[in-house]
Amino acid sequence: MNAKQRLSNWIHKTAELCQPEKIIYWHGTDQEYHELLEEMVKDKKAIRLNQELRPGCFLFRSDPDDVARVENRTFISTTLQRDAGPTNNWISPKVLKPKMLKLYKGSMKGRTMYVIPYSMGPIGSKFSKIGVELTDSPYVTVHMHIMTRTGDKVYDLINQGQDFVKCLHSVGYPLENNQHDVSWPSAPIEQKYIAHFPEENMIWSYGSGYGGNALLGKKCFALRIASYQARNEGWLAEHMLILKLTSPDNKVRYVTGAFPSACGKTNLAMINPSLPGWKAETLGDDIAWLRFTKEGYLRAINPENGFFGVAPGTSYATNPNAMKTIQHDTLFTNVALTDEGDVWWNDMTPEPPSHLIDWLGNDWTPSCSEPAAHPNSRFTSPITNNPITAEEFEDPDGVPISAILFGGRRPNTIPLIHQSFSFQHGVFLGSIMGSEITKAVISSEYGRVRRDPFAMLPFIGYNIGDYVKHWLAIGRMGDPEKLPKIFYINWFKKENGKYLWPGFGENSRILKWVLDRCDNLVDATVSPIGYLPKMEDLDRNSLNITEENFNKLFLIDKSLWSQEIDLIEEHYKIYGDSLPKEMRDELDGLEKRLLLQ
Ligand code: GTP
Ligand code: SPV
Ligand code: MN
Repeated sequence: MNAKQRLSNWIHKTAELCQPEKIIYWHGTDQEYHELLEEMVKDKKAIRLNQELRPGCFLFRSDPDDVARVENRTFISTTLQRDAGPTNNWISPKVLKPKMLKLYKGSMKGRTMYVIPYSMGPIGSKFSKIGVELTDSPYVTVHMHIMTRTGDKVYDLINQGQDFVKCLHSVGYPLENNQHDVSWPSAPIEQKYIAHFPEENMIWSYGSGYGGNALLGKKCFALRIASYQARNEGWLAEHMLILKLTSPDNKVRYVTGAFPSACGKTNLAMINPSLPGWKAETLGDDIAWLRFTKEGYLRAINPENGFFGVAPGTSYATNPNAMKTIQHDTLFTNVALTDEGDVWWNDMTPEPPSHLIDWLGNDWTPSCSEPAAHPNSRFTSPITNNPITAEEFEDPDGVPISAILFGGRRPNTIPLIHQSFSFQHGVFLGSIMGSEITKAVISSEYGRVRRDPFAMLPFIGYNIGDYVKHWLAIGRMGDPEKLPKIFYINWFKKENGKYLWPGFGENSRILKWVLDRCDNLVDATVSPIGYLPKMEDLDRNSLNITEENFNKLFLIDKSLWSQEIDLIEEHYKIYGDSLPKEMRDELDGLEKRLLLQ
């Protein structure tokens, strides 16, 4: 059977199973997009914002129980449990499929099934891969239209025989006998399943309409399925931003950064550098696919076509480029609505408006104790809205990466920046990353520091031990001179509950040091944990921070590091036999260096 027949068979089989009222094939035009949004406004599933203040913008409010990714309902369903590994929820396909088929039976009754062909990456690039999402959610459809390259060009590729990832999504709320619909249909938590079948290039998602649970091109395909493919095919699919930097002497460099959910990727990807003469441009804010070229450089593309960004905290003071991006043609979810028909969230303006409608649809005044916008409320904008999107964004060959930054939210222990001694030591730094759990995921443990290796803990589509081995193999595949240098950053060190580092545009000072290190322009101090900057090499001109606090950002507290080693040991225990020996050696080395200090 060729790809075209496979697609049509699968659509018909799914329609028989889910029993939608009708099927709509998405061609990827703006006309379809606008018509569907109109329909959603009419059906009270979307609110048109004030078109003078926010042209082309709409607001959606989700069900209060469907506000973020559900990691405990996310599954890697491989034949062998070993292949999913110790950090993924595993169910055998033999058990999971019948369970989910039961749920899917008639699940689209009274609804339209949209057929959305899409490409992750520029159409025709050797980096790119395609998928088709069948969904009964118009919300998902308009979002996929922004977040991926959808439409006829992808049908053409399938007609030419290109294989695709089969993505099935249902909100799990069938409408029986003309039953009235709700504004955000979804299923109870115990019926939610975000299931991946990497051996079959297939994703089944049921019961949630939100973000990474439902926009299947994003975390499900571009990270979980793609990381599985990447391991087999010798490349990397990572939870990384991609940033272009031009120095005052016009030298261009590209860096990537892997930070966990809601830990600063979008903000760094859109940075407005405070250092004079530096220019930053965005290539991607969430996902990078990296491959070696014949010349031996690791090159990256952003497989996405839009931003699904965290709204709270976004302001002209912190991220002016995001504010310009969301000025028009943007979809908002779970933010607050102003009396003028505009949007608002915490810290968008120094003072909150005196009255709002909060994300739940209730009146809100500054005296209310709960935030007006949900902490994981989001904006969805086309990448072309961003005034600083780099022209290379469409380059089918991607961009060569000079440096990789790892990082997370750590109130203590981890300094503002340090550099790995080697690529292998850099892989070690990736493997020991920790971060506070944020509201990007539904959890009962917000704020607890958990290990989140490579910011990929919830996104690795296979065994974590094999994943770390794959990173080591990538290191061996590359010419050491041409491999990216690896750094570990922490913008979030705190004292008395307050951030010590101003962050945002000031992070350019750290980026400058990163590039100076890549160009061998500056020496560094050798510390037990890695190379630290020499204080004189960090540009501190007009930086509003005391000498004392600045020094605190680089302190290495031995007792905290000794606790850190215990936590890493704990984490490594989970790997069992699959922990690569190199990581054990690196940990021993770190421990010894700390003892000798
Ligand atoms: P996902 O989309 O969930 O993957 O998140 P992300 O990694 O793109 O995080 P994002 O840039 O959206 O930032 C999340 C939150 O952290 C926002 O509220 C930001 O305002 C805040 N933030 C980002 N960068 C910084 C920084 O340098 N310093 C401080 N203090 N906060 C930051
Ligand atoms: C994340 O959680 O890392 C996100 C948001 O980028 S979601 O698309 O919901 O995964
Ligand atoms: Mn993310």
